[in-house]
Amino acid sequence: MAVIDSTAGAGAGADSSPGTESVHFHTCPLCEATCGLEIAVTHHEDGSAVIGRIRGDRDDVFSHGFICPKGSTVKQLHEDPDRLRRPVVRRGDDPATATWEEVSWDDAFAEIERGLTAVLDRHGRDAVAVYLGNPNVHNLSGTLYGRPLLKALGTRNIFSASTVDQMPKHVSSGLLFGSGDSIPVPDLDRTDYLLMLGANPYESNGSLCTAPDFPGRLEAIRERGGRFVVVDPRVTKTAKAANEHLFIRPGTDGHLLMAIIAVLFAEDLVDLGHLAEHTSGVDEVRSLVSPFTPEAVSAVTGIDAATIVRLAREIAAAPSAAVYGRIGANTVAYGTLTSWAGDVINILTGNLDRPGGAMFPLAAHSRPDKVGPGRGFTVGRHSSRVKGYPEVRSEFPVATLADEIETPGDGQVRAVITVAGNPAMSTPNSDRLAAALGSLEFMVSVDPYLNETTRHANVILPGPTPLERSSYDLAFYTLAVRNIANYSPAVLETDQPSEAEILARLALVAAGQGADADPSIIHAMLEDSLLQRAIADGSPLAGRDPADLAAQLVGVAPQDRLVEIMIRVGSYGDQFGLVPDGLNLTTLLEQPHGVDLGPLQPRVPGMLTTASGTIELAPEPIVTDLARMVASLDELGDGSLLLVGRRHLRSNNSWMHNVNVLIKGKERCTLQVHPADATRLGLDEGGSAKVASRVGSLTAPVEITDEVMVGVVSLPHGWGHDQPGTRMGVAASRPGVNSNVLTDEAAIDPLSGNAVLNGIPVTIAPA
Ligand SMILES: Nc1nc2c(c(=O)[nH]1)N[C@H]1C(S)=C(S)[C@@H](COP(=O)(O)OP(=O)(O)OC[C@H]3O[C@@H](n4cnc5c(=O)[nH]c(N)nc54)[C@H](O)[C@@H]3O)O[C@H]1N2
Ligand SMILES: Nc1nc2c(c(=O)[nH]1)N[C@H]1C(S)=C(S)[C@@H](COP(=O)(O)OP(=O)(O)OC[C@H]3O[C@@H](n4cnc5c(=O)[nH]c(N)nc54)[C@H](O)[C@@H]3O)O[C@H]1N2
Ligand code: SF4
Ligand SMILES: [Mo]
Repeated sequence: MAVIDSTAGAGAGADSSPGTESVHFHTCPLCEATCGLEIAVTHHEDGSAVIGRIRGDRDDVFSHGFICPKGSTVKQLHEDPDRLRRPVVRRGDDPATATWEEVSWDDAFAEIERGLTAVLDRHGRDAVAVYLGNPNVHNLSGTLYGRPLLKALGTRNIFSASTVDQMPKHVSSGLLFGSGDSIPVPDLDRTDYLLMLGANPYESNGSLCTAPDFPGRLEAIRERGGRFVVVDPRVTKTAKAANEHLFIRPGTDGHLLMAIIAVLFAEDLVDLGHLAEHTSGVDEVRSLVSPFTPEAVSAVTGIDAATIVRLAREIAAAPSAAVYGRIGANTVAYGTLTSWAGDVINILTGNLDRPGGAMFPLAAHSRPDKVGPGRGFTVGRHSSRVKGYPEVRSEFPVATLADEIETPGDGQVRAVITVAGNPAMSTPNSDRLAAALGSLEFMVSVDPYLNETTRHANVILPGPTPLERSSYDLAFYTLAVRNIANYSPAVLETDQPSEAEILARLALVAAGQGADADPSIIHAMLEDSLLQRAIADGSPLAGRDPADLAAQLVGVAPQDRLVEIMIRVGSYGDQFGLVPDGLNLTTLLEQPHGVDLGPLQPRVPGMLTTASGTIELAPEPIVTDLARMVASLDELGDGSLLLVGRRHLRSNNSWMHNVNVLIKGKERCTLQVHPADATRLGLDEGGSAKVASRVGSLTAPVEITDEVMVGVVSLPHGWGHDQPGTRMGVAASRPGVNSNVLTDEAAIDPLSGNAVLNGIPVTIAPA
């Protein structure tokens, strides 16, 4: 056990006197499930503190003691000797041979000011691109301070992990309900019937559906006599636990759902119930889906027509039902249509917004609903320079980042800032992007590791660990199967800057204020803008003096004060004293196991913000793109093997492979091949296969298993830790191969710009 930091001590509220052990409660930031952790800390005479046992918090109001094997490894992450503790600056052009010099924070920002200003002066604002990675949404600072950085940069070249993930869900939700953030989640704890497509929560613990112990909640569906059906080209752990598993040809879930909609109409099973008066476009949908007969779709999906008809009847007949699709249904060529179709089934069967169906959470930091039309959802306010892809939620597809770096001309990207991202591993044709990152004039990464992406940076700025920061899940409480609020202070103190401060200083450099500018300028700006909104006309606090409100805040760190304001003026808030038993930061601090605000409640029509004020079933972009899907009914594929991904419980995208307790054991980065395909291709168990796609090739160990469908092969993503010049010793000892060497940056879902990461045509031969 390592001594952590000479300045470390306990977080607020716990006894940290020397010789004592203190117990802390914190929310695990590693996946979307938001499990409560109970963390023991021993305080030594010399002032140091050592993390002891970490286990599930049995009193957590949401997770009730559940954790997965990753939860306790926040300790190993914290103690990882490879983790960067101070900023480092690269000396040398070639990452393979470069050395890294540890520098002070001031020197690091001075270096950034020189590098970034040079690019901005020479090439303009759009020459700096930003990539925001997944862990930002697991980090209060990252969630709150990304926007000021983007604003200060004033660049259009904004990219994030959203376009290798859930962007289709934002777009379909935006078109249907008016806001890309109005994402309905399956009401797991009350549903009678769940149709789950392309999700494997037994490994992933769920996504766009925050539910600690997702497996337990699924098993409860069966225990209470309900049913859940899994659609997946692999027999996953989740599939094994289900009442029924259906193989599907990768990339065709949208077709399946269209056919289910067609059956609902054909058999007169459409019944919107309470949604009828709030929904428009039902008749258009009826005619749009008419080409998707169960027979036509059966040929495309491989699911027989009678089964498709039965699924439609089961959903319609169930007392309550929800269709839920995730990675395998989003990261495909028809991602937005698939996402749309799932919600259309929920709507047409009256299951949206009713208990047991698909419901909209209302988080503590969200403002109450206001009935009436809104501004609606638009995309394409501008387009990417090289490929002309439309902007979606102010972003371009990360699949086109390499184009923007490589293609000369006005607006060419010459500098990149990555924050909590590893795009050299996680995005399509990643070798091309990695090479493009190597050609930049300047790059900055905010990241705790020197890895496949950050080795290309000139400066790496490491933030504190999860134990050194407070937690409140701004993103995931808006996606949770119960309304929950849980704030926890940092477990350990640190003398290092928070990511709020790091991002604020970057924003000030980008704004031309210089490396020495005081980050509190940004903190104050954010706080003031929230307070101004709090006192706007129509709010219960209208006309109040923002300084009075600010004086009532108890939070100290700027990110905590921002959350505090949101919660106090939020749907359950104390409205700065107007609602005496409402929530505020003090009440949350007094309840370290969280506050359960109850099961999800109906929110239609209040939450609708479309221009018509209705659920708009047949918006123009959907209608247009459906023609592409109709045309595909005649294309049955050329018989290529199709590559899909997979996740493992003990892994987390590309970045937790330096934790030995997680990666030890059997090799996990294997190419899964069905026995019939293995025989045909001449592959042997434990042998190697050469896998090639349009864009790249790799050699991977073969695992022969009938858990993958004939004609489909599977490789997990996030591996390939054998790049020279990284500093992740454990990961490098079991590198695996990077599946995104094979995924094709030219293949995107046109409505969302999301990359196609599943259903990649590949050829395979023994190596
Ligand atoms: N242990 C672990 N947990 C994680 C992560 C992790 O890397 N490891 N990552 C986190 C993140 S960032 C996310 S977004 C979530 C994702 O959470 P999930 O969406 O549950 O992701 P996966 O486990 O990859 O499951 C996707 C499934 O889709 C299947 N599939 C592939 N192609 C298709 C297709 O065309 N149709 C259908 N129906 N299925 C298909 C795959 O076989 C796989 O079983 O997990 C989060 N949790
Ligand atoms: N083929 C294929 N590719 C995929 C997927 C797939 O299913 N198949 N899944 C996609 C999905 S769903 C996602 S979300 C993306 C993820 O893509 P990315 O977000 O680009 O990558 P991650 O692997 O999550 O890497 C996260 C980075 O953040 C750093 N980090 C960790 N914690 C922190 C922190 O607290 N602060 C900061 N500043 N940095 C931190 C890590 O060191 C690492 O460098 O990958 C996508 N790529
Ligand atoms: S499921 Fe595991 S990784 Fe996810 S929040 Fe819970 S303990 Fe953390
Ligand atoms: Mo993700």
